[in-house]
Amino acid sequence: MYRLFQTHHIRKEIALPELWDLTVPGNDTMKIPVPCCVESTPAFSRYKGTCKIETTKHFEGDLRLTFKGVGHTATVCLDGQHIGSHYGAYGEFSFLLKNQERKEHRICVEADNSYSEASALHVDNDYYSYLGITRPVILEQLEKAYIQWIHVTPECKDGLWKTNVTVCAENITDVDLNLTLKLFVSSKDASVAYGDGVVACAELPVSLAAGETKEFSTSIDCPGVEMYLPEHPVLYYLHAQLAQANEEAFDDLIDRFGFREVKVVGKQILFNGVPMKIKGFNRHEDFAEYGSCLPLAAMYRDIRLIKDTGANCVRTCHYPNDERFLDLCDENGLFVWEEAHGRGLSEEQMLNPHFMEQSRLTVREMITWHYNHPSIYVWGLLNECASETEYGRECYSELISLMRSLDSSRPITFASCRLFKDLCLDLVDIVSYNIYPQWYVDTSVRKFMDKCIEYIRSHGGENKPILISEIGAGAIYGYRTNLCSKWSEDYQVEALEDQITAVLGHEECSGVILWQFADCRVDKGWSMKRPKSQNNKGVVDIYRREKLGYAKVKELFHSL
Ligand code: ADA
Repeated sequence: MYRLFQTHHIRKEIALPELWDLTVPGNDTMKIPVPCCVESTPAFSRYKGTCKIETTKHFEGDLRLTFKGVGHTATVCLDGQHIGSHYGAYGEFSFLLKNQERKEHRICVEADNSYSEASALHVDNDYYSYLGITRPVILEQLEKAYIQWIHVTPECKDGLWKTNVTVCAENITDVDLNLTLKLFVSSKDASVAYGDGVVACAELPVSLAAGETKEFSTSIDCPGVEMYLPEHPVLYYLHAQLAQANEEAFDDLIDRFGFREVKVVGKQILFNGVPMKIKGFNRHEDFAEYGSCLPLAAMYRDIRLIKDTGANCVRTCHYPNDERFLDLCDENGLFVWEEAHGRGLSEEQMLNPHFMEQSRLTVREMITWHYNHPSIYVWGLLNECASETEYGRECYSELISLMRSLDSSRPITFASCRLFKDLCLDLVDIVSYNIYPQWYVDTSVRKFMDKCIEYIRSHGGENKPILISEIGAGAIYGYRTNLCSKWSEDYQVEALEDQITAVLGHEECSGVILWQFADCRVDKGWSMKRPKSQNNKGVVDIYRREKLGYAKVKELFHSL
């Protein structure tokens, strides 16, 4: 399963093999599960380079082959013919396979996680770029046209909810099609054919020229629905069906959403009208030997551990996450700051000729495919990139404009570390700073915050909400000492106590997102600054074993 609910009742999915053939140059071919990081194979735990992952499957006709994530560059062949490539480990991509003859076909993915000028976003970094087909692969049988995506924007006016719905459909034939688009808002993902849970519906005629992809919009009043609230996360389903006039529907897509609005009013972030006080964690998609390909049960355990501390938010540092994790956040009422891929790139790295095209791609993929998650309250981008330079500002400005054109319903932010020289604070709706008093700088947290806020209020963030999007301290799991020296669990407890108390106690601050939930693997270039080649600022270690800091966060998040 690639989502935590049924996404089709009409469109047929063709099950692909669980085990594919992995060939790493110079090694024998072996069977590997898909999805899985190649690094989960002991012999390849440190491998950087290319590999081939392939399988065979009988099919015919018109199909769509979708990859939810391949790390970090994919080149795909079908029966030896190149059908396309994709850059970026964290975005989904698809290929139309048309007029396939009835036979066994061979799908071959060449994946590459090496670093070169061709890769502007995956670089040697304070997290790890894993290799392989690390998220699910889906093969679907298509008819003459199909629904690519549905975007649902709930809106409340005078206590009445409605949904503004946009559906993107593609005609894969070489003739014009006049169709009917049927929309149902339902409280269940069960088939609307049983009339089960339908609360509202609409129907509109759509015409698609040969080979055309087009968007169709309408709005549907939804009387009597329940709001989505963190403590009561009620979810609804939008069923979209394509039918020929007076015939049964031949294609469908079901997505999930919640009746909620996020608005920035002055210095407050309002979630269904209630001011948000963020208490959260930064979380990398990384779990010991599973790497970025966490089993669903591990994602579930992370969410339960995060909620157990009293946290209400998770930031998907520094890239779009697996949709099943976002589905779990929706189900658990956990606010999500999801961000497009990018971390700590200098102006020189942002001048890479591929940087803007790759950044536009990760922004488009994130918003197009994750639009409906009610838990996502803010879109982020380019963590700690060169926002203190004119060129950096041009990049932030263009990408933020693109984000607003893709989604006008959510606020936008980015986490800055250019504290007293940031030139981009006027571009965002929420100002977010990464600060490390008590770790990188031994100074009072409150004084440090006051200095940052003074700069923010006079450089473009006058009347905006402020989040501390990173703050924390390192601790090696199991290292305890009455010296309370840095890297000990004891020191992390002291630092977190100062940091959380000061941030949540600051009247100008809308909340804190701790760095970080769990330790994660880092690249070779960071190993001298990262004991065990891990970023050790988690409150749990890479196996989710609790450090003393976990209990301290739990005590403070529940009491403040
Ligand atoms: C930065 C960065 C994080 C991590 C952190 C740290 O704020 O955004 O990815 O590197 O510093 O651990 O120093």
